[in-house]
Amino acid sequence: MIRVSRKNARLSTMRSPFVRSYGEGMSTLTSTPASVSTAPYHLTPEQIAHFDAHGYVVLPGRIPADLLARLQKAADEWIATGRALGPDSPEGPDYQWATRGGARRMFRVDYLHGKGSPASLELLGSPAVLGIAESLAGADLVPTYESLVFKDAGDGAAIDWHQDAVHPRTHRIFNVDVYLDASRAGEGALRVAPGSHLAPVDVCQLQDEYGWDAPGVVQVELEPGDVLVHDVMVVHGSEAVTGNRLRRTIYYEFRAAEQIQAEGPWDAEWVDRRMRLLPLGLEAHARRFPEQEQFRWNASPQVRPEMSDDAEAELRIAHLVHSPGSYCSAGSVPFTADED
Ligand SMILES: O=C(O)CCC(=O)C(=O)O
Repeated sequence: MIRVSRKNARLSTMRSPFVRSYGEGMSTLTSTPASVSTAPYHLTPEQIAHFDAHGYVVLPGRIPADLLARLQKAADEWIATGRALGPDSPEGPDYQWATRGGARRMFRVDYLHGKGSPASLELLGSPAVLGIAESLAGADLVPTYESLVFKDAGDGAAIDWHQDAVHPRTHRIFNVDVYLDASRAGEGALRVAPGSHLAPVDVCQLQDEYGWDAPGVVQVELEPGDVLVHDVMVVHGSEAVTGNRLRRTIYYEFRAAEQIQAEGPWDAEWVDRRMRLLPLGLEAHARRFPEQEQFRWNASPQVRPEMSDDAEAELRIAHLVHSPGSYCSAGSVPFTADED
């Protein structure tokens, strides 16, 4: 097992055994949509090539310090709200808890927008995030999920090996993982299997055969404000830890509108509602950081959403279905809910 720090993770040329065992002969989309012109906030061709080859790329220091500070404060508030509601609250389906050693531990908050802080929208509308999304999905990018996952201080719940979603790979589908705290090997840093994104992987077999130390697996070490972009098919997870520091990560998933239209699982109305988050995010970012560079959104007229007058109603656009992923548990539950 290899430890990847932010210094050496950027453009690693390591050839992963996953490429050999799972990916040989598979095709994957590698071209950036031609309509996207380049701005300083876009990814470089080398970063895109690294992402396509390995299934992830590390972007050190991507989030400006003032936005990072607002996100750290907002995350404290989201976690405090979930704790105040408690694990069994009917009002709290967005706050997820695991049972560990008989105690309940919160580890996840879903649907961050509309939970009291505009910081999640400021992040969504930032060039730091949308520059990544446009580089990989093109201008008609759809923000499809937003959540906060954390390893609680002293007792971090496991997120078992999984592929977030398995899909035909006609387009890139990816998560932008924004680190609010340092992430260290041995303290529940994300483990990634480079090259495993090119085909479906039997994660149960992987778990049985190797546990957390499959060949070629890296633990990605990051600093607050760093971003890890991961392909939703790259096998990843993080083990349960004790005695660890708090590690909070915001996950924003993006897909191209064209990909969802062709392959589902959502309909045009749901995509339109999700797209309405983007003008709200752009406005929130421009309002909070008027002196900073703003993202120039080039969405095509067919997908540009009509905004309603009720911005609050636009903020929690839930999912009735999910793209199937690859998880090692009945019912495709992407985490270890019960652990002693
Ligand atoms: O932050 C982590 O340790 C992993 C989170 C994750 O992969 C997920 O929620 O799908």
